[in-house]
Amino acid sequence: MAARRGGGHPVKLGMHSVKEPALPEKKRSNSNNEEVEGMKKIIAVLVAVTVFCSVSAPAFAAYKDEYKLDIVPSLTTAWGMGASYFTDLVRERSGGKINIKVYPSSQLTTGKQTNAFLLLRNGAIDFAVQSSINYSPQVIELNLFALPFFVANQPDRYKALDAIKEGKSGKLVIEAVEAKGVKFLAFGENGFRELTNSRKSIRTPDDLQNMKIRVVGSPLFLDIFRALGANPVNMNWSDTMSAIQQGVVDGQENPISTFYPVQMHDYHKFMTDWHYVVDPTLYVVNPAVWKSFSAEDQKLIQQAAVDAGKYMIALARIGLDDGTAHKYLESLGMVPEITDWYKQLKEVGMEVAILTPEETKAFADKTAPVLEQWREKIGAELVKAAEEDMAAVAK
Ligand code: X2X
Repeated sequence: MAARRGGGHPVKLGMHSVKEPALPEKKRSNSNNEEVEGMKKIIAVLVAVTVFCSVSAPAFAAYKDEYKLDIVPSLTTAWGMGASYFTDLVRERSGGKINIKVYPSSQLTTGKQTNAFLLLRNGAIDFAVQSSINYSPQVIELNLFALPFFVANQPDRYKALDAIKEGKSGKLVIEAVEAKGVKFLAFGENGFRELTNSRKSIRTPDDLQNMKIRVVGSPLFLDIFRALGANPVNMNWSDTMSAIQQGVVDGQENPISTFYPVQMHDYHKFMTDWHYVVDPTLYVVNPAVWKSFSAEDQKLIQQAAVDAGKYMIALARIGLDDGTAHKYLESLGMVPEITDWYKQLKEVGMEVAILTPEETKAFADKTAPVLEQWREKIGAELVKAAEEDMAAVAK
């Protein structure tokens, strides 16, 4: 299923047709200076127009014709669809008044996805649906979700993730994002991240030795893969597929739903299903842009982000959770074409290693020191709050 698109067209705002007010008849001055009289007339019209506009122009006169929204992958991914749905909802619900355009493939950051937070904060970008990983260099608390085998080790990883987002730890994370100067609207989801490679089936840390693995430009990922004996390299997503095609790297990690859209199976025959970290995306907006909206429009935008976030979360989870995601998408009438990624990837020749709990534990044990080291960096209080939030739903 393609991303739903709204039919709305951008509506230019603040464009009132203004009738020239009739000027009082005035005797020509005996200087007979027509130019001066002409100027006076123009000034009078300008003053009248300005007064008219400032009296009658509604608060949204300052709205932009187009707001720019930043995402990293293409529009055909769950991420892209979740972003497009948000802009569709805002356009529809505002009657075409608020027009947000999705810029895919890191166009707004010229590929440098770890600069995305700074560009949103300084106003070069208005809105974003961005990854917690890409914002983590600026907001250290966002590394919480990338602690190795932290959420993944819970009995139900989706329940555990939701417990964090809705619990006291989620509140601390949102506060940290906002304290750094970005307005948070809602959570979405990129997903739990799995490993693919071109060389062999990876079931143990030994299998990973010296393999060159592309990771996002975030230090925690370097620590994790070094602890596992691999050779990680930082690379933007915009450069990753060509690096994979040319064999510059042997492997990479991303959510399962991202593999098929980029034809990963043509280059990487092997996938390891280990869910080691998760990437809940964030719907966010520049605070000055946010303040420029009327209270009513803020409400509308916030609700659209929540609704689109739910849609994106369901897309990221379809076929992977207990069936809740599928049911939710059915209720929206928006079930995508592919609902079983394992089946789909097997059909195109990918070999998927589903790890036993013991096999997963071997990876978790190797990365446990990294988790402990980062517990302090992120903030022990936050990590403890997350552990308590997750424990509350673990049975
Ligand atoms: O670069 C990645 O791996 C991606 C697309 O998942 C993110 O932006 C975090």
